[in-house]
Amino acid sequence: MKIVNKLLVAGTFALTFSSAAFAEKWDMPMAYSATNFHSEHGVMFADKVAEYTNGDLEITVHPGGSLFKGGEIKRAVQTGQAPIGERFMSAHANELPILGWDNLPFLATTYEDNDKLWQAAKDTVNAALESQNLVSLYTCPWPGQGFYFKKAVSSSADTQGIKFRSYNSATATFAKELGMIPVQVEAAELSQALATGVAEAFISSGSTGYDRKVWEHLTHYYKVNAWLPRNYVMVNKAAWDGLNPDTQAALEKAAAETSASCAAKSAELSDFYFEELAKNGMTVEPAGEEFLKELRAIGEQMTETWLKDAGSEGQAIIDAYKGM
Ligand code: PCA
Repeated sequence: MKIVNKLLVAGTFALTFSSAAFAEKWDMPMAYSATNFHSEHGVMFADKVAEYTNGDLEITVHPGGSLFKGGEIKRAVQTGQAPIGERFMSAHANELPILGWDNLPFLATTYEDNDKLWQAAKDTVNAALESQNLVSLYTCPWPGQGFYFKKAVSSSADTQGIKFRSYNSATATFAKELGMIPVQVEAAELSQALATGVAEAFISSGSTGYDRKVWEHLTHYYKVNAWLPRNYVMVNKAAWDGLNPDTQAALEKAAAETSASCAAKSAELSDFYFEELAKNGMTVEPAGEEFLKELRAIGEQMTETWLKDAGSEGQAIIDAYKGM
């Protein structure tokens, strides 16, 4: 009996040992600060994956563009240089217009509506990503987008000639329509761009202003809540197909839980960020009527342009959303 027990113990040890020895290890590049809620949820996701796969898949998160810069992450995952990664979805709308679904001004401006819009867009977006060798695992919204300036702004008369940091082609268009000069800069390099004068204004959530301590350079934040853009976590298709079905199911479970937690955190933090900006000396207020009117008019043009680029699939998303 004793010998049998010993054999069982030895067998169990051998199994545990072999599964740990052959644990698959994935590096996961992420674009935003380590302390940002998106990155913290990336770590939560990795922890859940380790738990649900009993350690068979170990994911190491590399935030802040430290492994690949934000703008390089999607390509790195597509080509298999990284098996998994996270990026801002609408940053890729120039190559795949459908990814601009969450960048349509004033269409879905609450978390609830943003979620409905995602439900309407999800299948089309995921199919488009799959055609690019990517399996989308989960998405998470940023808080609503508004404008940062270093002076009071009440209309486009005040924005002429300002150097404006954009984060995708749609925001570059927005800037041009307001008479500004767009320059694309990663969030990770934003503080430096503001410090050196490469940029002197930008559009973003309170979250990125807080992460980058932009009160050191700027004075005004205008709440617009123009849209709630999303980050997404994607896996290289071949890496995904190489996982056994149990591991895939574990990743999907971890992804669903992380996604729900991340969206709730985003909503919970949105006012906190504004309070912090104000505490650090910034004027934080809703955009004035005149400015807002101009932004709405530009927003309509942007939506028209997107519909031209995204075609009937884009229109179908908007129609499905409006019918919900
Ligand atoms: N922060 C990111 C994207 C949207 C947001 O709120 C940024 O400014 O790059």
